[in-house]
Amino acid sequence: MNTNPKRFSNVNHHDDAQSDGSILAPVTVIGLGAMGSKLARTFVNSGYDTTVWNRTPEKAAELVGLGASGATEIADAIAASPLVIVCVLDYDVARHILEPIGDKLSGKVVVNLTNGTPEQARNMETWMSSLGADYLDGGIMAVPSLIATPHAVILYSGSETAYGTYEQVLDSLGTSHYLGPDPALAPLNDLALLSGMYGMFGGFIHAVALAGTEGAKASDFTTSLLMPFLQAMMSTLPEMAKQIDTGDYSAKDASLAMQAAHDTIGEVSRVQGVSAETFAPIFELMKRRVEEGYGGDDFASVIELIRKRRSS
Ligand code: FVH
Repeated sequence: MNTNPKRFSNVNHHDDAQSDGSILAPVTVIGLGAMGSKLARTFVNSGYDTTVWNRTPEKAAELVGLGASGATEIADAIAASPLVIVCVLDYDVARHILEPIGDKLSGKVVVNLTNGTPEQARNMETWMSSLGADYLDGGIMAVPSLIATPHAVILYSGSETAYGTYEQVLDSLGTSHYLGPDPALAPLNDLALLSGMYGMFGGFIHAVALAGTEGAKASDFTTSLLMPFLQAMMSTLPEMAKQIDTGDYSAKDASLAMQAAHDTIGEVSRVQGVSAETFAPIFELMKRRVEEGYGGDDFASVIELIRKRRSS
């Protein structure tokens, strides 16, 4: 992660000339909700000339106190910087607030860190391109308190030129990952990672509820047993990923037939008075795969029941 502001010798902004002839890149942040405010604060703290705009202007007050410029009109906020970061509730809001000043976006780099879908990202790029703006889509894999720490990962996709020009500026927010020129890739991977996270959270609450039926405290069970076990299990993911890539699912340690022979987890959950509804879909998939004749496969072969078939 970079904490030094990037000095641009190729950005034409007359107010910020440094003694070495280079300039600090000015940044505009549109949207000052929980996340947008933290992004703006990070730019200010990192030394960037930061301009902010929000529908509810009062939210800019604290940032202005820290040194940001608060713009009353969104057009003025856009005019202040070559780099415009947008972080609002959703794409409809982004479009709604940018539409009236679309003609002001020509020549700008717009980085949209609003959550959305791959299709929304592609549509946004098409629209930005028609306005003469360079577009980067982004997916923030962190909560506001993690921004500017090593735990914040931000995915980017879209204009390679825009990313190359502003990579160092963006690095002040966290660890940047550029996924390629298709703007859909950042939201797609963002949602894929969140899906992995919710799978883990679902397993976590079921495990804690089950262990808790005989008095285990959630905190003790989590730190002393669950986390070490899950960490050990995490180490099996690369091998499973290899099986998915090669299509060779032959069981090495634990066949699906063995794993799906009895719904012990479901049965014990019922006996203990815990709902197994977070676990049940996974068990149903394992069972179905065995019924279809793949009992000798490893768990990874279950992906064949859910993934989109590749066209040959
Ligand atoms: N907060 C988080 O943990 C997550 C982490 C991952 C990424 N998400 C996404 O980031 C986008 C913004 O999230 P947020 O947490 O900042 O959201 P809010 O605090 O609710 O702020 C919403 C901002 O959007 C503005 N806004 C809403 N509706 C309108 C509208 N009709 N016209 C103009 N602006 C609007 C709102 O303005 P205001 O209510 O303060 O006037 C805020 O600036 C989001 O996509 C997350 O999914 C965050």
